[in-house]
Amino acid sequence: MENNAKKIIFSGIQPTGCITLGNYIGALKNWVELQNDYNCLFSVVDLHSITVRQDSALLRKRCKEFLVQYLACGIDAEKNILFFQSHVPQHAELSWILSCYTYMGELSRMTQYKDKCAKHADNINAGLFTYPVLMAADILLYQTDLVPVGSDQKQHLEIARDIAMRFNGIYGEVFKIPEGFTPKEGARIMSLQDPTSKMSKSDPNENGFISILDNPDVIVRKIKRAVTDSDNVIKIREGHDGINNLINIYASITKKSIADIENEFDGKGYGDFKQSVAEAVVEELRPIRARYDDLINNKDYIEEIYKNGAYAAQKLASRTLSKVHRKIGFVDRKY
Ligand code: ATP
Ligand code: LTN
Repeated sequence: MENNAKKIIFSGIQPTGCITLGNYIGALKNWVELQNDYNCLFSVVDLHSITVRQDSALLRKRCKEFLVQYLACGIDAEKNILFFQSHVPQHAELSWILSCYTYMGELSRMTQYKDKCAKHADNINAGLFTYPVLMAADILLYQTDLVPVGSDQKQHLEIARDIAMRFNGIYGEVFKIPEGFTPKEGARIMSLQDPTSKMSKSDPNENGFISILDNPDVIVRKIKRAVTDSDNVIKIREGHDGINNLINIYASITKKSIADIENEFDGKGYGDFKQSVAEAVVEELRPIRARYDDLINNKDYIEEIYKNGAYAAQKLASRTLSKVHRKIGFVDRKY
């Protein structure tokens, strides 16, 4: 990372399913926009993903594919630190330490925990419960200033801040207190099939999400099939979740204001609007898919990136962790 005066960003995506338009608009697109003004670490958070059972071969393959999708979206490997979370053991180590400064009560209030328990009733493991502590460790290890995420992660960010403040309250200024960054529109993109629930990359119904690697025909078909009502009015209105969602997607991608969009489509119907949304999404994702196809078979290049990333991340992480050890009272390491 070039400039030490710049503030620090950390963010990550779990390697589950395929990266969706929701992940892109809520997180990745903002990473790309912020990367020039901050020193950024972007991780594929593989440790988090095993809170839900994963197929080993698929996980290994997907982790690399996710890294390449970060690059394809425009994340610059020269400017940022890109790495796999499991390659930096300090994450797991700090997570254990922080778990001793986190209360059962605060973890049991997390909505993502409650949702995942309901979805995976046969595998309610302790990792699902302590997931936010690992996320706090990810963020706090790097003295992160800003965490660009979708709004579903606000609660996790809040607990990371609480843990940091609690720790600092006992030991002095050890951790920077991070702020969240969520986009104005698009912080919560909804499922195209059930616009009352968020677009999720592990949705078993593929028509509910758009993958950033979907080809144009698939994108057009999914948007045309998106669930709306029969009002045919293109305006943001409470209770009209389907059309509201499409307006938000369109606004995020075109950067037009909601008011401008409502004017532009005044008197037009859902058919016309869906066509415009589909075109905007297709054009936004077209170069990403092309770059992905270019890079995905370049094994040496990809390996070089995650090797250098892990090395650079470890260096930063070990500084914070040593400080934590000293403050807690662990004996200094003599190796
Ligand atoms: P899963 O379905 O496997 O739980 P997910 O789609 O929620 O996954 P995560 O890896 O949990 O994806 O999230 C990665 C990033 O994308 C986070 O910053 C999260 O806030 C953001 N994000 C996820 N879904 C959406 C969405 N529907 N709208 C906006 N941002 C989202
Ligand atoms: N919990 C996040 C993924 C995640 C993350 C992070 C995001 C893990 N560690 C640190 C930002 C910063 C999610 O999207 N489910």
